[in-house]
Amino acid sequence: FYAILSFVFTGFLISCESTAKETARVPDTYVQDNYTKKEVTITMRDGIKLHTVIYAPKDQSKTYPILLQRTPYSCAPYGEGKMKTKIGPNTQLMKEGNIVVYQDVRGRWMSEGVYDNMRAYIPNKKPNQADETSDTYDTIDWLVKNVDNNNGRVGTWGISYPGHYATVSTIDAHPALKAASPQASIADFFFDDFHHNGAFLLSYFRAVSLFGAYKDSPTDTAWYSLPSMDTQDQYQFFLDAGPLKNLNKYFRNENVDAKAPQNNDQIDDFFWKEITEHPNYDEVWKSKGIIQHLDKVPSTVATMVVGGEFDAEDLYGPLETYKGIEKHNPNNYNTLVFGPWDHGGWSRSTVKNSVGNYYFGDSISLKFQKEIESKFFNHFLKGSGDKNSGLPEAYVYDSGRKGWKSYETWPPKNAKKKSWYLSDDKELTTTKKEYKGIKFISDIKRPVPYSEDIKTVFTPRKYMTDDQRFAARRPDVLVFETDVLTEDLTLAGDILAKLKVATTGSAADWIVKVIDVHPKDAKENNKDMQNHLKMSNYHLMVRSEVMRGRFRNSFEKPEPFVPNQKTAVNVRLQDIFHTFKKGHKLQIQVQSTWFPLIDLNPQTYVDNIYKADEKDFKTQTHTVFTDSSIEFFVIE
Ligand code: PG9
Repeated sequence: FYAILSFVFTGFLISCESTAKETARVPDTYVQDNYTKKEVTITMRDGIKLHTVIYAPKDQSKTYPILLQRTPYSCAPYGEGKMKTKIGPNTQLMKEGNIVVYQDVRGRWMSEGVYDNMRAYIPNKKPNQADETSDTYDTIDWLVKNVDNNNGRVGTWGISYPGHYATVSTIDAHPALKAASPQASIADFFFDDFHHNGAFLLSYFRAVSLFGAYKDSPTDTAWYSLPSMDTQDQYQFFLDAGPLKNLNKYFRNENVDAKAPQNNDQIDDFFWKEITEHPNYDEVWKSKGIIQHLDKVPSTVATMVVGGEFDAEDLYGPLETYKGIEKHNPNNYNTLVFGPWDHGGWSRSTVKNSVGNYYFGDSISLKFQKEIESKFFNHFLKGSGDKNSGLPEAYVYDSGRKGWKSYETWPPKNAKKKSWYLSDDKELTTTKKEYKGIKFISDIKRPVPYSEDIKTVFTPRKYMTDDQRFAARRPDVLVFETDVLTEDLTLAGDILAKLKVATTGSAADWIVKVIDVHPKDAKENNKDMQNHLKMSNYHLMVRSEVMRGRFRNSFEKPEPFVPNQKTAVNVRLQDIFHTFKKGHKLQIQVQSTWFPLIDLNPQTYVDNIYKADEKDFKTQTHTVFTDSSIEFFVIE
């Protein structure tokens, strides 16, 4: 079947120097009836040709803006080829009447060149020097000059990597770029996706092979080049695998140039080498980060950053991208949408919107697509393009009350900082209690699972709303909770856990989880629309984060703990907007393992955990002192 399909697909492909031929076949009934599809190659300033697919409305009686998405996931339309990519046409944006363009980024699928995972921005480029900003500039320049019936205005959008490329499009932007919507956008690989505060997302291990050997047709992918863990118990698989260096065998580490992959076959091996040889926040990771360049977003580009409150992959990215543009360009039109979604959930057409077991409401995504995303692009690409878009600065969903709120700033001006203390008898109190040290054994042979329901997919996307009562019952998870709330408590903004800890070892991770404990007679529905089942006493995880203790003072210069010495470790958790309703409880959990979401910390200090030996891994006794506190922003 695939042989026939790839023959048919190849028959359609026309890669030629900026000329194009219409092909009838497009993947979606609506799109097929109303759009034509063209395949072109566009030549970049350094001569590299990028494969580009153009969907243009058949009705050529009027002009349309161009919506551009640049992607590493193949711009082959949905359903053609093995790629289950959803990069196929975004029907809602097409129903609005736009010219929609997809492009394989440099080094991916049908484009020439060598891929570079989160290619670093090159400031002050020489005339024929290229990076992703210049590739975007050259692409937009070609499109506005060569695509029939375009109105000279361009927008960019995308989710995850495509979201990152949408952010990139705003830097040194082409004058025709008027609107960009980075969504679940990767901003910095040391805090997004593969690492959280320096801890390696072991559950992401499969994803390291995401951009495997280059294939010359978008029907193949190296996602499956690693042994399928989907048939194994992921917790046991990684526990049995032992130290991270035992995973090297899945990659070819020989003759992989440490500077850059020499060809697309080396991408996986090179990226694993970057991960394992650069355990600290050094130039390799810093150079890939995009936040540092957000001072180069011209005011001619309107931005709408979109993030999911339960996005397990890119939570840091959209929040820091919105805040970075706001900080450097206060006069830009820059807005935030932050809703009850997992990774990219807002782009789906499912009516019942849930994350994992937790149901939030009907048509939340569909309304976003029609009333927010389309309104944003219509205003800036077809309308007046002034700042009166009719959309709010911050459109944020209260995941506790299950409803949207509009704010003029994010975080809201009326959110005030308030501290709670972690006291000895499991209490979370606003008044300091008797000073004590609470001890627990951190057993590296029985680490705390990150979920009761560990799926064995390449990365867990649904765990962020999982029920945490299983963890609350473990001796190596410390629990602190308020009394049953007598009135609603709304938290809005980021969270800072200021832990005071000690360990018998010289290294430790610290995980903090914020949990909404539901009453026994909870009225909420679960994803199967049952309320009395499963939701009684549901411990809804609202936010969670890990801090690899060695980075407590610096991500660049890690430090060991002095055994048994009381030490301050601050854990910053990303923004929330959640009302803990009357009758619920606010609970904090503190633990030191979170497996296999993140890799095991040896709990004895080694320079590079990716090279640690079995003998380095030791069970230790940790202590949390009750002058530890947690700071929230509360809306009074
Ligand atoms: N940021 C997501 C991702 C990155 C790396 C590996 C796998 C996924 C994404 O692009 O979906």
